[in-house]
Amino acid sequence: MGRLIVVSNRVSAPTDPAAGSAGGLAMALSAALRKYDGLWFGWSGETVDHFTGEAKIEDRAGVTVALVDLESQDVDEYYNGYANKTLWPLFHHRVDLTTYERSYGEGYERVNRRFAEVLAPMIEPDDIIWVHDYHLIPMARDLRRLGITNRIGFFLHTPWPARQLLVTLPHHRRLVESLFAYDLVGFHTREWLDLFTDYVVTEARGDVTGENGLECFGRVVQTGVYPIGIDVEGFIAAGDSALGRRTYDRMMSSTAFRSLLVGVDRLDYSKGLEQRLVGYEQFLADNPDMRSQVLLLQVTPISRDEVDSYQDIRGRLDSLAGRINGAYAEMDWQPIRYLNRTYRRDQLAGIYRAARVGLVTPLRDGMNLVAKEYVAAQDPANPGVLILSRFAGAAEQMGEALLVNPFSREELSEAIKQALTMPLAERIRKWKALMQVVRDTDVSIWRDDFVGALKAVKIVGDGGAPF
Ligand code: ADQ
Repeated sequence: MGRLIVVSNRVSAPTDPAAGSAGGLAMALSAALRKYDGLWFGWSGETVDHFTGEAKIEDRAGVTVALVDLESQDVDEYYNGYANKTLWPLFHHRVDLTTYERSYGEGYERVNRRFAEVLAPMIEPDDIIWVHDYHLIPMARDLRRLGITNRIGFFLHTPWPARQLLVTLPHHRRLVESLFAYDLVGFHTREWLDLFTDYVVTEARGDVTGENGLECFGRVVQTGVYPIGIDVEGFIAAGDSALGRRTYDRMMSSTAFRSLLVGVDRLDYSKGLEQRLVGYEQFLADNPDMRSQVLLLQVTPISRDEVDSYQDIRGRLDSLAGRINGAYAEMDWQPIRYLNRTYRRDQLAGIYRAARVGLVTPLRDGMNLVAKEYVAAQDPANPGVLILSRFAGAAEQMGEALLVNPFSREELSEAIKQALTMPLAERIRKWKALMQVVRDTDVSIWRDDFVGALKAVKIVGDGGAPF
């Protein structure tokens, strides 16, 4: 049996799995690969003056990784440019923040080609290759051009955008066409797959074929819905660890019998952080009697700080948190604790468990793993309530959460009040249903379903022919 080769922009296998990292993809992939005889290929995060065309092989906590260094122009154009200033905002429906620069597109194509050229000689005949996320959409096309006929699958961790927005991208057809070099393309939700199908059928004049196939550009690709999840047992164990318990105790004593609301998100405009704070402010205004009984802990590590729009939102959040605290704090109480830092998995689990309400309110999100982590960390005898944006992919499965429209501060305010006053029996009923979803979508199921489907794809005609 061949190996599983995972390809992603960053190889971020943590040296200590319990330490974790602030990113859904990194957590999911390291959990998935630890159980496989595989290889994880991608950018090292380092820059060099001249691209060497070689990968460094290392062992990271049982995972073999192959690391490629990039030139700083590559990082500017491919990573900070096309990936994070063009595709990320567009795929999250922020056309207002989307920058279209020809040099970004060229850098994107160049880095995908370079990755393919370094990876191709490392591929053995029975290996299967699994490419991740929007940074690397053209990678299979470039591998095919180098004669690679192995099975190649692609998984998108973000939403797929609506056709009417995707067509604002110059060369959108070329991007979509390159997805047809894969054997299998997977999404988190039915909604993202339906939007992809809509583009292929309506804009590119393709056809639906068979149960899960799409035919377009003279090729056939299989598609599927694979909702990602967390390493459930691992996360529960993290909460039960000595540090998990200590963190829980520390949170409980520091909140001094107040109800804790928690938000844990990378600092990203897609996460709806400003709207969340405004919704909480509305709750404080609407419920003077409940004010000093609550506390919001918002844990938000800085992310993609080289990109202007991220610096802008960082500034706006600093001032919003300061304004709300300034307006409402008392001498012995502050409504918001706003922290720009990361925590270990065991500490996060302890924090979630201490929180009566989990606030997960992105404006648009591929899935959102924090929603699942929050549920997994709860005390079954006295669980907290998850408030979840209806625009997170997770909402497609987690309908027992309090689903909200994060753009409405009144709706957020009402949901917070409903969560804080929800009777124990209802909290337990909702939590049980949500916990079942969390278990049913464990990261190992996601991995095994995708890899199983990729192995099962029937290669029709010239599946692996040069593109
Ligand atoms: P992200 O946008 O990074 O992931 P999410 O799924 O919520 O979003 O994952 C974030 C991860 O980072 C979680 O595991 C969380 O615990 C961790 N994290 C966040 N803040 C942290 C902190 N302060 N300290 C420590 N850890 C922290 C992308 C997509 C999502 C999709 C995932 C997986 O945008 O929609 O769910 O990939 O596919």
